[in-house]
Amino acid sequence: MNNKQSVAIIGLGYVGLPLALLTEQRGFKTIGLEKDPTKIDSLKRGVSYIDDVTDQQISQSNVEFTDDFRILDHTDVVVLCVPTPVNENKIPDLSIVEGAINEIAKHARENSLIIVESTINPGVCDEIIIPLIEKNSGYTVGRNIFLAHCPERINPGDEKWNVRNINRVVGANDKISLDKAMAFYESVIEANIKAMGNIKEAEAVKIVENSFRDINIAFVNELAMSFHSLGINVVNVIDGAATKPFSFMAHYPSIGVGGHCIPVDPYYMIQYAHDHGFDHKFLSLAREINEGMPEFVLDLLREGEQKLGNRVKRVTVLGLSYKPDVADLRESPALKLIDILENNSYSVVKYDPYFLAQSDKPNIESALSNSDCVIIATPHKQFLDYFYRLDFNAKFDYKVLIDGHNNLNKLSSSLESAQIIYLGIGTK
Ligand code: SAJ
Repeated sequence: MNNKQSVAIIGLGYVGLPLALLTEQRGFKTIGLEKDPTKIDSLKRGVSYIDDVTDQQISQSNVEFTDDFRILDHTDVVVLCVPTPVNENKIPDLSIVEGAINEIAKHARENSLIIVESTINPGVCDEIIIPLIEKNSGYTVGRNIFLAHCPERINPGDEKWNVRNINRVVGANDKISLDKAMAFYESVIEANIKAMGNIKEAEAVKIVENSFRDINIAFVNELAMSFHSLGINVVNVIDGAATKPFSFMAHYPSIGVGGHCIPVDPYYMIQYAHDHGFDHKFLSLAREINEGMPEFVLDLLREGEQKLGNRVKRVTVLGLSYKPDVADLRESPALKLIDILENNSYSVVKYDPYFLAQSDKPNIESALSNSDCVIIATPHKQFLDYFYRLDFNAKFDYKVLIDGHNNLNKLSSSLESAQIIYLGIGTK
């Protein structure tokens, strides 16, 4: 693809912003299109709001930032990178994608290429996006406007894998769209680009790769609950199984599965298949097991009370974010756990250094004081460093510690020597 062509990246979040900077580095005239004025203002001031993007990368780039879709009638390639959440009933919410597609179709130039990177389930392009494009543009997909799907694979906070070096898949329903999209990614990405048989296959790839992770986490979560009652340390067993150099991929139990991808994407597949007469019993059961892990933590707390011979009144929950060392609350199991504890009349003290505004205390020491129990819901490095530096001869207010990701398993005997009941997720 001729690098002097122009590209518009729509949606400048953790997916779109790195891609916009990369296409510009690759010599394309690049426009970053974002509807949030605070983000546009921040970008124009050279200030990043994405952890994986530095201010310098923005200020040194020549990406043009705008919120005006009319710019699309000068662009050859339009890449859509907007969120696709689920609503409270876990039904896919495509409203953001549909709104953006309508705007794109109104302004897109004839013979331009539209690429959807947002995570969508199979059927969304064929049944929703293509009809919207044709209705609002008057063009015909595959003839005088072109469409492909290339599911995003950005992993926030990952220091190794990024937009430049992650392998991708591309799917389209016609050869011109596919060839155009393949040429685009081959001139931007340094990794392998695999052409799928059609657009539905490309949609299915992302859902399948994230559902694969969800079912594997559900597998070890179920093992953790079973092994807890059998007195078997599930993490040791997983690490033992992982010595097999082939056909085993270690996953680890925790208080639940959060984030914008793993707990969401399977619901897209479940809903679409259900609408077409097939019920994904296995995917649904995996979701049920993972969604049920905060309740298992409540069971552990009750077990701690039994061992203590006393009611726990006040619980400190360390961590709100869905995964360590990032500031992201989306679908966080820590929030579900807090609701469950409060609904069971426990007084809860919350502390997360990445969310001080939502925390009840300014630091870990004050968060722990006067609590009967501490639950490590998110294994931020700051928390692990604190506990690994503990003086176990000191006096502790809390008498029960629930280790939500089994990070303190090595301290269990030291904790018990300090008269603290240690409970992990399937490790004790
Ligand atoms: N989790 C477990 N046990 C595990 C792994 C994760 O309980 O063994 C939990 C985490 O605590 C978290 C949730 O699952 O609450 C999701 O964790 P994640 O490591 O999968 O992180 P995400 O949500 O950032 O997932 C992203 C995804 N990337 C994309 O969709 C492009 C996912 O496909 C990647 O597999 C994942 O990063 C990754 O491998 O890090």
